[in-house]
Amino acid sequence: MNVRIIPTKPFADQKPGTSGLRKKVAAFKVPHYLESFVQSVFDVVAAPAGSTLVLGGDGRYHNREAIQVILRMAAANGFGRVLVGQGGILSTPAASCVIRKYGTHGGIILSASHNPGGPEGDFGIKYNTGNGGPAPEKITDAIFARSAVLSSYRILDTAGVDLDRIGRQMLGDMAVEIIDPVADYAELMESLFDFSAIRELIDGGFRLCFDAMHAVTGPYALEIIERRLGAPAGTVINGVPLPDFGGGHPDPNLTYAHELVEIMNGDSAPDFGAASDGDGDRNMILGRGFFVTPSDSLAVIAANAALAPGYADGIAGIARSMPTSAAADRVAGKLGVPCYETPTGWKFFGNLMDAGKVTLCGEESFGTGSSHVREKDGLWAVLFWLNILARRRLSVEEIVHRHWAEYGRNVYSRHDYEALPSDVAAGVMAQVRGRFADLPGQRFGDYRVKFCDDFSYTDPIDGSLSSGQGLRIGFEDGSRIVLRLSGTGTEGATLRIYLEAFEADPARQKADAQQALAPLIAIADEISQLRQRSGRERPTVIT
Ligand code: G16
Repeated sequence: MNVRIIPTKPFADQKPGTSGLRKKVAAFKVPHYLESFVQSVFDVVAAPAGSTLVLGGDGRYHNREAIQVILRMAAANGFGRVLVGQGGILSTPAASCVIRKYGTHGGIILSASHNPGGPEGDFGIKYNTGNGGPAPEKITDAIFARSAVLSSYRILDTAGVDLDRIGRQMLGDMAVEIIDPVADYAELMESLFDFSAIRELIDGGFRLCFDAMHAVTGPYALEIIERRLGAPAGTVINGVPLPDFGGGHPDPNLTYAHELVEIMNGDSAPDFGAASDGDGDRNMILGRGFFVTPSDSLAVIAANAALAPGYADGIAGIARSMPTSAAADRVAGKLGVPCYETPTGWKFFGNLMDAGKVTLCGEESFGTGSSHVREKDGLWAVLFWLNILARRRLSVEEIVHRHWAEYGRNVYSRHDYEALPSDVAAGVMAQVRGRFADLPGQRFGDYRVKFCDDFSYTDPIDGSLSSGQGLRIGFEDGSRIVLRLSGTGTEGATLRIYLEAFEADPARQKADAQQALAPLIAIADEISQLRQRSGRERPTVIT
């Protein structure tokens, strides 16, 4: 083996964010940049010689080149085998599935998730541990510390492998196995959901549309929804993964998944619509002319979990991120299972799932999943909804309305202010923090502030403390406003404002969320001075 040791200068900006290291493609093209981060990962995880690694990405621009580099580095760092999705493709949940199924030491996922791709777009890389989940903070902190002092990296001096040929190839002493990226994942889905009930539903004329947004879920959705479940050709739209996602922004929300939203609001709308993001871990669920908030989706899935074969024995508990609405808490209360409130980031669910404390997890940021893998899982959520619809034979809207009537409605919305100058965003947060001392007890119209704090979390399993996780202003009637800076943006700062109120009266539950939340929206602006400080009249995205 011809291993080369290449000197490099340390990079000071390789701090992994909410979900790995995300930067513009141009940053990753800086000589030695990717290599330095990968070497830092390998140094920190210190896999025993001969270990197996999983490697794949969402197919975005620079995916293949990065995979070839990482393979040569894995060989030079003593890995014995790497499982790579054909064409360099592995959705994030599929990578988690493969890591777990084959008991590998871990995996590297190349994705910037829902961020745009292409030469001017974003690229990203993250390490997942042997449980299949994103590396916890103590590992990502160690990777960052290592990257700041790294002076060289190891790489094999050899040509790359053929990423499209299924089967085994050798790279020095290391085996590279190119695997079907869909097969293991599709098999897992078939073990969890009632495919014959869904097939029957579809055979009976139920129509659906899945928007893969030219991102990674295309091949997965075509195999599962069209081939295995028998939905007609054309059910999956934008199903071919493209390096630039067809110029789109592969974020399944009401703004960026507009093609699907138009279809679902049209005269001949199908019964069910769904979309997933760049790397396949997010989902958006729509009925005919009806949007299901991710917080409600988690609650509905929890309340109906027993209808899916994989969850027929009940769920151990639920976890949700702090800014996610408390709708799931109400279901957990009724089921008599615990509900955990964690900081934003799927990595915080890993310990709870590994300890068997929770089965279902969800985040307001269009993430839902369960302990079947250790990532959120877009297609899993879609299949769960289809399973529920197949068994209950109600429309999406009816299912949600009945859910609200039974549990009450946590009226919810998130307002995003994207690409703010960092100092403006920091100023807004400081302004709100500065009000913490005088806010409690203050009245704003009908609302009286009960508490304010900066959310912190002590992991109940390993005792680790994560602080500074979002500013909360809670009101006496249970409503709340949360402000948080995004950990995934790559341009300036993205400020998120999460708004939540509770409506117990079924006669008022169907009101438009923005109208119902208008008083809280005004209070948030008054306290944060956001409009004045940013000069922005309205949010970039409202969900
Ligand atoms: C990532 C994490 C999610 C988290 C989200 C928050 O999502 O995996 O668990 O909820 O970031 O994003 P932000 O910090 O921008 O609010 P993804 O889909 O980008 O991997």
